[in-house]
Amino acid sequence: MIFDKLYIKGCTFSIFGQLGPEAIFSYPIPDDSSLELEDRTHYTSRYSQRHYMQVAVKSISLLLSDYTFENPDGVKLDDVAIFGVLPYPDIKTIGFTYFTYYFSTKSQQYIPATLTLFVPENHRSYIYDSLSRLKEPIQDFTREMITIVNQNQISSELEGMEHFQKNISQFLQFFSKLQNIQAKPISPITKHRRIKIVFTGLENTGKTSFLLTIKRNFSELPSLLPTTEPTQDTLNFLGTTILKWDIPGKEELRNVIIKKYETYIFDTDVLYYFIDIQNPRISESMEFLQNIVEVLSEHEQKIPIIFIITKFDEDISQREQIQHNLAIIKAKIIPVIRDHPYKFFHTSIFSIYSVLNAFSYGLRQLSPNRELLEHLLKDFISKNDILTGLLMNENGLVIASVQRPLIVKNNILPINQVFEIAAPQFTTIAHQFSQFNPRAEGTAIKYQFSEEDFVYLRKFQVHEFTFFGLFYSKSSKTDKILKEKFEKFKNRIENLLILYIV
Ligand SMILES: Nc1nc2c(ncn2[C@@H]2O[C@H](COP(=O)(O)OP(=O)(O)OP(=O)(O)O)[C@@H](O)[C@H]2O)c(=O)[nH]1
Ligand SMILES: [Mg+2]
Repeated sequence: MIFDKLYIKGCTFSIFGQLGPEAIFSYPIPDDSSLELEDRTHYTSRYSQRHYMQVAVKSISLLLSDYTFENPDGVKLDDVAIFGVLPYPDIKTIGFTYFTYYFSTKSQQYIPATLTLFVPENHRSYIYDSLSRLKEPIQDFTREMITIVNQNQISSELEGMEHFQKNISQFLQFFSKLQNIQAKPISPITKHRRIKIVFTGLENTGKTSFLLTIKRNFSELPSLLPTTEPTQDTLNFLGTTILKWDIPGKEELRNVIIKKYETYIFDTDVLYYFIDIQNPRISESMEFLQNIVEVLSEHEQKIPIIFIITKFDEDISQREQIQHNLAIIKAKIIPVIRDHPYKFFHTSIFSIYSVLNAFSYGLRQLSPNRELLEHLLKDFISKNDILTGLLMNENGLVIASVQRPLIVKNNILPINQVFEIAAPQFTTIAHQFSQFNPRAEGTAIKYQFSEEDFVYLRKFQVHEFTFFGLFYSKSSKTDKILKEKFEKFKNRIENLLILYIV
């Protein structure tokens, strides 16, 4: 049987049907199904009808925003194509789900649809490893299922059953595609993922300063010396251990990272490359970068590269020379990095947000749930007349950040300013919250910055992890809204946060 070899043990296609979320087509067929086929190899005892139903309910309900399939900010439902990961602890399974909508020719409206692959918890790292390669076959297969549903006017599980026998070959074809992907793993499938991040670039570009800023070890900044050897440090991020490698850039050390590839670059999930905007030393830096990209390519490691343009201090950021350097850096870098995903950030250790945001961006790239979280956060803020929403962990790392399209052009603070204004309060916040009357649990702390600018901070807990929601609005009444609505929103996103990094 195909599942003997596959990490994926099942698949279900669900829609919002006549009676709510329904699992229309599922494979393998559960033993307790009323569908009777002669060939019993298509059946399983691993999952029951109820499990498929549970997956349909849990996944489809994330796409239902109060049952109006509309988004006030004009997001086209046709364009929704989001992947996410949800936990199903009672069957020790992780569901890797594709979320989309389709126009139902039967009911003449947009209907949420999901396709979920079932992966046993102990093979969870398989999802992450294969994430990018799984996306296309999943989307294609979902499209096939949607066509069948539309052609046959199917809107319930029962109606689906009549057509299922004809679809079995499509399911089997789909699984054999997945089998081919699995046959070529990128990294070993392990039980617990450990994230590895590398920070490198020429010497004196501010790598160690950046890392100290993330840790808020500001007092060490003034006495900082050049780093003399690659140094590692760990960070616990939502239960996942993140290994950070600070690789110094002194000329004689640059070869080390290339030569000792196995130690430093192998298995890296994200690479941060540093360039000093005030002294970019472009040709030297490009040479070093080129060597790194080369070894990555040799080992087929197509990891995201995040460029940290440092010392972009506010007082000099607008200077002509700085802008000129920036343009040259970008023009030179882009051809060097071939097809690695990349992103540029400007940072200054005098803006904590710039550092935290750049660092968290890289971590967000590792989350299969980032897009779905941002989709839901956007839905929440736009329904509640909030302009900006950030979800952070207790260290201020940004897990999701969304901004409404600016309807009113003027007088709206950009996201970094909102954060920068609120940041100094962060140190006192933990204290303020701990002094909180337990009955006040669930209220938001309000900061007013001008007659009509308000920032709200709402602490919340998911399992053992503490999070903060930071919201910016033009209304003094948002705290009341948060009090009424935030809990429900939190319940919706809870599972996505638990599996933020699989
Ligand atoms: N103005 C300004 N100076 C910075 C900034 N970041 C770092 N620096 C300064 O740049 C110098 C070098 O910083 P480091 O963090 O030691 O640089 P590094 O990349 O770790 O250097 P190596 O360890 O030799 O590879 C220090 O004097 C820092 O104070 C910044 O954002 N703005
Ligand atoms: Mg250093």
